[in-house]
Amino acid sequence: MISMSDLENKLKELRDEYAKTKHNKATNKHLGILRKKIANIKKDMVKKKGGRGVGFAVKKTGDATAVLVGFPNAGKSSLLVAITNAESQVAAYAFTTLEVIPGTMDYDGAKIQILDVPGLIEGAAEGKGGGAKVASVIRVADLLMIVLDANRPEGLYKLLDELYGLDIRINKERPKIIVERKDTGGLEIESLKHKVPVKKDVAEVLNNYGIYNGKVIFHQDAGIEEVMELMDPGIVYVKGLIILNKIDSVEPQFAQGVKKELENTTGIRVIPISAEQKTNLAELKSRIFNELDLVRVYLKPKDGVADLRKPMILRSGSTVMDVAKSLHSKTAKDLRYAYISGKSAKFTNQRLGREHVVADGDILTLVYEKG
Ligand SMILES: Nc1nc2c(ncn2[C@@H]2O[C@H](COP(=O)(O)OP(=O)(O)OP(=O)(O)O)[C@@H](O)[C@H]2O)c(=O)[nH]1
Ligand SMILES: [Mg+2]
Repeated sequence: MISMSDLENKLKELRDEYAKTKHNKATNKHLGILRKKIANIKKDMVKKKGGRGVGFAVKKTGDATAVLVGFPNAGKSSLLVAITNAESQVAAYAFTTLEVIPGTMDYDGAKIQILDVPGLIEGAAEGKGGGAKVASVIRVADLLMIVLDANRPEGLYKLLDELYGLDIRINKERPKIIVERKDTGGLEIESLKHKVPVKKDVAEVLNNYGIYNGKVIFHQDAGIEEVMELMDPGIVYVKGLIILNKIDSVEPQFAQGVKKELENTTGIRVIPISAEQKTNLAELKSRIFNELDLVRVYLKPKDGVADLRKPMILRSGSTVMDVAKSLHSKTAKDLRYAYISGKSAKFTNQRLGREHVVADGDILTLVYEKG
């Protein structure tokens, strides 16, 4: 039986060949065959183990989850110990951490779960050193924290390649293409004035996934690669931060230069810190919180005052109804409206309905049906 790492290797080969092949009329047929092979391998991988590879068992707790990734010895465990309640082993040799170690970071009333995972090595995308296992943790995280040793910042590019090969996309969104499946009538393309691939190629990719009828609506310019990415069930989109660690061991000017360069080349925000000296950790914590897009709201009893020490933590985009549900799932159905003061209200104690979206810092008085 063909093993997971055989599949990973084969996938890598096909992707390399695809990337190397020039796109023109003469190569179009060959590219089509490669796309089909890639799609088939992806399907096999998903079938095998309901995802990719065997995963670590991680229990998500708290209001959101972030994961620390990086090459061995970058200082991931040191950072976990510095910003959470966890005790993870720190040592001056590579591969100290071989399991997932969770910690909790308290931030303004929010509990952020932070996971320390084994270091990634080159070749992780082809299954070396438990790359697929680490990827399984990244798949459940809300934020990816890439930890770099400031003495070896150039390692970042290799790391990003490995993550890309593991089907992890950082600070990107799934292509804005919608496939409305139908039972008959063939495939139809709606381009909405965008630049889109030819229908034959789109049809070929969709056929690979068993779709022969329906409407494909493009809400952005796209090539056939975007259509492949859209259909690929294994790709994960996650927010990312780069943490430049050990800045105590390099010149401050060097660290500043590295930060600028990495930000310019990757578009990912870089935060220079020292886990050991505890430098700039307050800034890091606030960045983590901001990236997670959480909102804090406070409850005020009808004739009382709000307890500003006890926020409720919700995902950005949550509504008044979500607040009620998270407070008490059973009574939420009796919610009528809320009086809200804060950023989402036009004036103090504005009466707003169940579908109103709350903002960070809002104070709410929930009003229920009398029952
Ligand atoms: N100078 C300096 N050394 C650090 C800093 N953070 C960590 N180290 C050292 O770097 C070495 C590796 O640290 P760890 O936290 O174990 O690194 P890791 O990324 O968890 O390593 P693995 O678990 O092996 O992947 C240890 O000797 C730490 O003391 C820092 O901010 N400054
Ligand atoms: Mg470690």
